[in-house]
Amino acid sequence: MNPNRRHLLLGASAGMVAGAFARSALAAPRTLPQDADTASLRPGEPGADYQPVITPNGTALPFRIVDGHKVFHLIAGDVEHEFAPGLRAHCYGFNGRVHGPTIEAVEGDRVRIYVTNRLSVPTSIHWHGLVLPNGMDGVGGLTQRPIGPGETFLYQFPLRQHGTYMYHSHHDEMAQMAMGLMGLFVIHPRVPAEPPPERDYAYLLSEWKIAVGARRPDPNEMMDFNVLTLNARTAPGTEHLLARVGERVRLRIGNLSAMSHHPIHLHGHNFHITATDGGIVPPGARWPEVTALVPTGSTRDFEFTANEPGDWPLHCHMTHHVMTQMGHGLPILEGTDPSLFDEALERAVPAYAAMGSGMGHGMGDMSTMPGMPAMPGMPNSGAAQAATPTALVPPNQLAMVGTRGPFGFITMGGMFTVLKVRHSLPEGQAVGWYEHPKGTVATRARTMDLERDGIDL
Ligand SMILES: [Cu+2]
Repeated sequence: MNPNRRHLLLGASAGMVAGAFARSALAAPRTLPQDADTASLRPGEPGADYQPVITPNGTALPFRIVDGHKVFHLIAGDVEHEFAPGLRAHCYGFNGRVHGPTIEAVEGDRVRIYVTNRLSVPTSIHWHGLVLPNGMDGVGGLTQRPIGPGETFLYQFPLRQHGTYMYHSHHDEMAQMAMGLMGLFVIHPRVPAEPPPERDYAYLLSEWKIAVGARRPDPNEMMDFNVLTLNARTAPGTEHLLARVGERVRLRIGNLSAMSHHPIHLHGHNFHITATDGGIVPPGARWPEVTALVPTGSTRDFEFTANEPGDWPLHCHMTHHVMTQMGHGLPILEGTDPSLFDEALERAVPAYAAMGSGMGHGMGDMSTMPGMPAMPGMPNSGAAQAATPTALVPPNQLAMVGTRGPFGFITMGGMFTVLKVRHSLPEGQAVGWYEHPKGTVATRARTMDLERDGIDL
């Protein structure tokens, strides 16, 4: 439709402001003018005006509507957070969660967000990517005085844009963000320029340093982060994603890691980046990818059609970001004779000999070896757990890599989850591992195949 005609139609049906939305949606960046008449719009309601996003392992922040305003309340405080079964730490969060709940609203909504500080230190909350009055930007010392312990501040502004944004502490940033003070802020379009996807998932990436056995993240760490998270969970504690074959899927991915950019990789599909927190990427400017970098301090909206059934990894492609609490001080083990290590360990730890030993040549094998202090726990790995003498397991730590999969051990942990694409997804039923059609799984080559293709072993 020609933009002018679209403008006229919308203007006649929903007021001139809606016309401005439609026009703004066709160009990037799109932002309502400062004097837009948002008061004439009713607050957007979930279900009626937008399909809520799913925040895996997370939740949405409740709101109420008062005098045409959408009212939210964030409460910053100490939270005992579980990163995955076996690893907990004392963090900072909002409303009892790490990270905070996802704020969800509609372009044109006028929001009032109360922020209560129940921490023992001053804080301030910045609305990352939002275009708003300067005094609402939440930068401690620059645009407001910090929110003291026990105080409640009110932020209020109209939402003049739509997309995937974030909120985070902007006071003593290094310490408070390292402790978890952040969340997602999703704004749906008032008049979508493109059909919304069937599945709309939202992720916030972050990174932590939690020394083995420690009870608090270490905010002073600058390089050696050892807990890499999707929505503050690390694999195997990350929920899996679901999609039916043929469905359009959006992955909103924000990154508020202290020091890292994350190249996020999806198997089995290709996708386009349709938007950043700076605006919509015009359709003609998008290109296909299978991995896209999400720099720290930014968001990217990935969109694709789930057209390949299976269990597909979604993970950061930095190999040390799909590990947890890795020991970087290990000697080089590749190419070594593990029997020497076994003998030494058996002398030092008699229980190890009793279990049977067998040092492998890489992390994958090490992860399944019971009794290695760096790799106990292994949730979902019942046999190995049962064989691990608890005296050898320091409390509160995770396996360095992975969890049990349908074919053995999956040697990825950290920033890793699985997209399960199925032809049918019965409501309310757990979705197990993919059942591969006969003959479609790689297996040991048969002699007849080797002979047919002239492979000489
Ligand atoms: Cu990464």
